Amino acid sequence: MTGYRTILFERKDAVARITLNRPDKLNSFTGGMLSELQAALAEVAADPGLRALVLAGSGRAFGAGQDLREAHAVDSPAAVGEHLARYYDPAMKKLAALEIPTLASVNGIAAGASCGLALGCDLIVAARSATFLMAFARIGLVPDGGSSYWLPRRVGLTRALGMTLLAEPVTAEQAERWGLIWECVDDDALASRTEALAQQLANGPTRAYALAKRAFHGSGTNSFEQQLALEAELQALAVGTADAREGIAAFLEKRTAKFSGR
Ligand code: T3D
Repeated sequence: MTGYRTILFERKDAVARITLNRPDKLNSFTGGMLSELQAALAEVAADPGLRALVLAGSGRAFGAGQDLREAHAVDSPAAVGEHLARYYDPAMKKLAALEIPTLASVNGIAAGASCGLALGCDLIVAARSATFLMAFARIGLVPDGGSSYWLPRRVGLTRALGMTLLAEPVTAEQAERWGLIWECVDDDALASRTEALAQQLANGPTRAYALAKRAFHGSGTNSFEQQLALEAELQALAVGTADAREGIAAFLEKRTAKFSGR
């Protein structure tokens, strides 16, 4: 799909970049933006040439969650369920299902469901001035957009509940200390660090990354025995890839591996 209005979608070599682009409303989500996000994620999934995805926000925010002006129209229990099922859930599921590494580049506040979107990425790098705000309780709502799934898995129940019940912003430095994000960098280094991480991921063993993601996603519900069986199953797939052959050959030949993503 071309002609996106509320997001920017770019591809540069093997890296895709989706930028939420309603800066005057702090990139808050409208139904239209979430539909475009779904479409862009489907484009990413369908392109075998892509080996990493960056999600970012334009202007001074990463995102401010649901557009609360539009949300006024979604004020009945049935309507909110339909709204989430139509707009949020497909986007968050498509993001989680991507078989390439995903990187959130958080330039400013990530509030509400936008915090959920960042949490749904594999890695999060944030500018020092960025903050993470589980804003839901401020307006009498509960976490959604996948945030109630990802947040306790990243930081544990104590911090997940603290962030949710107190609804106070967590700084990027604090988020790094807690393990909520991978890395906090100076504001003027965010773009270059994002690019470097995206390139590193795009040059990596893409199939092995996908299988590793599948292993971690499975570990949430599997028993230890089931997880060992899953590891064996996934390793059998990994060992058959060109990248595994290249990685082992490169080690034995004392050279840097050149992964093709196959
Ligand atoms: O219906 C459903 O599907 C339910 C789903 C819910 C999912 C959710 O995400 S619920 C959580 C929704 N988000 C929030 O509650 C956060 C609301 N925003 C804020 O609390 C603040 O804007 C921030 C703390 C994020 C930033 O504050 P500040 O002072 O830096 O900026 P600001 O002045 O408040 O906002 C700047 C502009 O963005 C302003 O527009 P204006 O007045 O200049 O025309 C503001 O209204 C707009 N804006 C910010 N957040 C939203 C928004 N407009 C609509 N919806 C927003 N969420």
